[in-house]
Amino acid sequence: MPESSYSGKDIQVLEGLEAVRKRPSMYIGSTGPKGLHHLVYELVDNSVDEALAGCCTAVDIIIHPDNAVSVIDNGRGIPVDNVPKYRKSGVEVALTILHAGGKFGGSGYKVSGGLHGVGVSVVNALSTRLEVEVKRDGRIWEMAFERGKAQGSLKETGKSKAKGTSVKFWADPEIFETVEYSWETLASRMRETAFLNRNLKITLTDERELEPRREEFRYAGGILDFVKYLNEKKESIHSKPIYLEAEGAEGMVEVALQWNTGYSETVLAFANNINTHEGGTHLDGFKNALTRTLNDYARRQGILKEKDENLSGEDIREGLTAVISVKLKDPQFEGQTKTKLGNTEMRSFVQSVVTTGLAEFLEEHPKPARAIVTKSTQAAKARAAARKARELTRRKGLLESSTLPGKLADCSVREAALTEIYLVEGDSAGGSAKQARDRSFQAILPLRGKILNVEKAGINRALSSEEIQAMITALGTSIQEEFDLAQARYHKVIIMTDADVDGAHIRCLILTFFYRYMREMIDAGYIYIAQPPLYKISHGKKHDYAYTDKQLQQVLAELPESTKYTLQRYKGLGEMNPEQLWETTMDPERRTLLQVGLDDAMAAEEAFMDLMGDQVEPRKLFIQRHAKSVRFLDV
Ligand code: 0RA
Repeated sequence: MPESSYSGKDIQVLEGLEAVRKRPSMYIGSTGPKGLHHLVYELVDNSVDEALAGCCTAVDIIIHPDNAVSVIDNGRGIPVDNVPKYRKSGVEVALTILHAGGKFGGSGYKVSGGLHGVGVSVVNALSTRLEVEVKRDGRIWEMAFERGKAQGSLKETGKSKAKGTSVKFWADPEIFETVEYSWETLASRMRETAFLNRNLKITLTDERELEPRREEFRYAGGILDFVKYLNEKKESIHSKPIYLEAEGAEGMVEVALQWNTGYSETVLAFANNINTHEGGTHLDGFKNALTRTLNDYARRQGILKEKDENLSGEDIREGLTAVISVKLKDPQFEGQTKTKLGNTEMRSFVQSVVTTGLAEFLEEHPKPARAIVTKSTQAAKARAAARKARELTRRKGLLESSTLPGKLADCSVREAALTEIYLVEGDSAGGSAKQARDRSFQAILPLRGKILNVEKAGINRALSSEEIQAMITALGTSIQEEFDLAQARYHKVIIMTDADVDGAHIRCLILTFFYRYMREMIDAGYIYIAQPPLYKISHGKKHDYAYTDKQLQQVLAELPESTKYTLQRYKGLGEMNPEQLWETTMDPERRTLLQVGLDDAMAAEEAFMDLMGDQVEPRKLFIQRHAKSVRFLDV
């Protein structure tokens, strides 16, 4: 296009996308791995919108060897006609104008109308190149962009009876810290999306491997299958999950729930497919209905006597796995991370649907009904006993930081925001860490061997474990209902374990503890994983460290030819002397820490269950796959 024919609108468009390139985090949260994966979700969400409109049955995602990603759907295809206001094709408008979604009108439930609805133009702005192909009305149309700028206009390139949209993009390495996708992160997100959209077929293919890896996600049972999956490695107390669904003027609600014999509560709530981590009205309505209906039932059956207190919500939800999914026209997202549903009409809607449905289930299924209520009354008794035990231990000062554990080497600074604590595997590495640290702001707590698996033990046993008591008192926050973030004695808690299978296992045990007893510490961003090096490369008087195999190759490639070097592979922290430990893993100027996030609750749940469940096989497989990586944590 000659420059003279540039219109004011073209300039506006470029300024819009330029703004995205200048401040990417404002649009996708971050430019780290999370932001990178967000690009894929943005495209998939658009395809899922087509599925929600009843116009799309399959989405394929391909990770190419050069880290390009394709997202291909069989929806209606992005409109190709001219959009009069812009004098451009619909395709070009969708890919170059921020929030173009609304420009096409349309109604119905939309994933991309919510939190993630930044639009595909943001993906375009943040890609070195993007190619789009649309099949509709018997024809094929194509166009390409570079860093958001159209390379020519939309062209008809062939005929096809098929329909759908295919987008291939190359994330811009100038924008992103890494353009390397994680199979685990994408797979667990795609699995979740497939659970939430019954019968939608999503395939993920990784062509970076010599033997391409491929997985298909399609669930005829939707969230019912989701609950079965979450409970797969647990022993359930009634064989089939309870499933309820209803549609009204407020929107749609689906609920699936099943109790297991465990102690933890896993309740996931979604609105328009978006994981509402902070809960909201739909979750409140669900919890209210659950507590009331089960108490009513227990009283009517005489399981709860007149003199007995009501069962609490926590008692009833012990061992509960549930998924709540609502779809609504105009979702309002609130809260710090905009993951709290605010629409008030959803509270009463979900509450009434769950009350009616659950009461009916209990009446019609007396056996599971009794098992569920019995489980809740036992939970209530155990909770009362635990409270007593806790009061006792508290009186003895065991949960208070007033008596800090003997093994703790504390720091001298008292300002929690400035201090950090290393949880170190083993006494010998703990000793090195104590010598290596800067004692003004770094505290060390050595943990001996395998700490107790809190997923398998009730709270009483957990609290009588010495290692767990030491962690609780050192951190100062107490746990669960009594947890208080403001009491945290350190704002960085750094897990430091060996880079081997045992280390991975111990790391998971510690994370399970935080996940179940101090989740707010993870939410607050206080939990980190240390990254000790895997190799030391010594050459002449100098040395380098490599933290991954890839890095090792890079370091070796950069050595001048004929340089002699020796390679040391670290099997454990204990093989490093204090000075090495400091310069590689503990010095804030030189170390890398991975911050542990729980955004992808699903991925964490899955990892924890594979590792912590009763079955040995998934655990073995998991450890083999993850021994060297913590990608599943979605950091
Ligand atoms: C605007 C309007 C319509 C569909 C789409 C956009 C659309 C966008 C994407 C992005 C990826 N896949 C997509 N599929 C569809 C509705 C078109 C109509 O009414 O025919």
